[in-house]
Amino acid sequence: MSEEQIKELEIQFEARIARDEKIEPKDWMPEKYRQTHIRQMSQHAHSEIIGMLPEGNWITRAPTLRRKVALLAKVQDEAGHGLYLYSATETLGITRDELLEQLHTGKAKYSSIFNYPAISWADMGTIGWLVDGAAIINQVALCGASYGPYARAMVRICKEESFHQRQGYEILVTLMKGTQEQKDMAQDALNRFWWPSLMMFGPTDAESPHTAQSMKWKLKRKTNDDLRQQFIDQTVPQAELIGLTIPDSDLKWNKEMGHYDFGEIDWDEFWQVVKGHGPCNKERMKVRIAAHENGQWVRDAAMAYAEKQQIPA
Ligand code: BYC
Repeated sequence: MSEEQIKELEIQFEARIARDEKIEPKDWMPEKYRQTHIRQMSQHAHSEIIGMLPEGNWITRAPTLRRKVALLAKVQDEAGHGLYLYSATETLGITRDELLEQLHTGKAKYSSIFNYPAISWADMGTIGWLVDGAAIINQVALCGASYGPYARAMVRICKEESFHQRQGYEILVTLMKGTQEQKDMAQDALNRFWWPSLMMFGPTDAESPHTAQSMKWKLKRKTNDDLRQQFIDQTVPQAELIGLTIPDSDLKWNKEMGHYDFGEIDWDEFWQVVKGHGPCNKERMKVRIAAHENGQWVRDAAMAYAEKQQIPA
């Protein structure tokens, strides 16, 4: 294709984005658009399956059968989200094996939040409330993303995340009505997860290399800072309602702005975790790679069955 033809296709493509049309897998798209989507969507998929690990550890220790059933369903949902997102990413011309290879070799990132340990039952409540709460805010915006398969996957994922957020909050409501020890356990979990939850939204807009272009392509519909602010404004009253204290002495309602002002995020800690030096990075990767290797026989059996039935792989 000549340079002029490519230019013409690019103009048509930008016009489709401007008209809010969805881009579908077989449509022409700029190579950078394709690569950026592979990067973000696969990192999102990786976050879903690595995100199963901290909560998966608590299934056998859930305090009641009801809690166990709910947690089991939540962790299973995360596997499903990974599945939709890997499938959606594959429509961009990359294989599942290549994507997993990128995760296992450390080339692809996953959300920083999952490199923190879950050490008490209150962490299950806090992860559901804050981590899934942050995920919903980010993902509701992504339902309007320009790439059709990603936007459609988000619609279903958001419905499930909403259940996850509520089951987490309900765990904390129960603990906050309990003994002093239970209340302290809930507050301790919030103290540990508050700041890492704010980091989930990524670096500030000024420090984010991808936001400007991704906003133009409507891969992102709101910036990192806008989503973070929305999360804080929504979450602070939920904490106050059940008697939890947000661990930020600078947190203050700004009447003029109609938002909460908040303290400085420790960006040094964020980048350390993103670069692989968080409390649990090594452990998460070790468990993930072992799970993949132990699952080889399942993939072999599925492929053998597909071959026998002549189902395309
Ligand atoms: N952790 O220019 P930026 C879940 C990286 S799963 C690690 O702002 P972008 C759930 C970023 O990748 C939650 N890395 O990038 C699951 C980039 O590095 P590369 C996951 C981070 O992509 C189970 C660099 O920093 N949700 O909900 O425009 C249980 C510069 O950043 C992080 C999604 O993935 C981070 N927190 O914006 C419960 C949502 N932040 O790629 C819950 C979809 C940034 O150049 N993703 N980085 O090497 C997004 O919305 C965007 O990708 C982000 C980052 C806002 C995360």
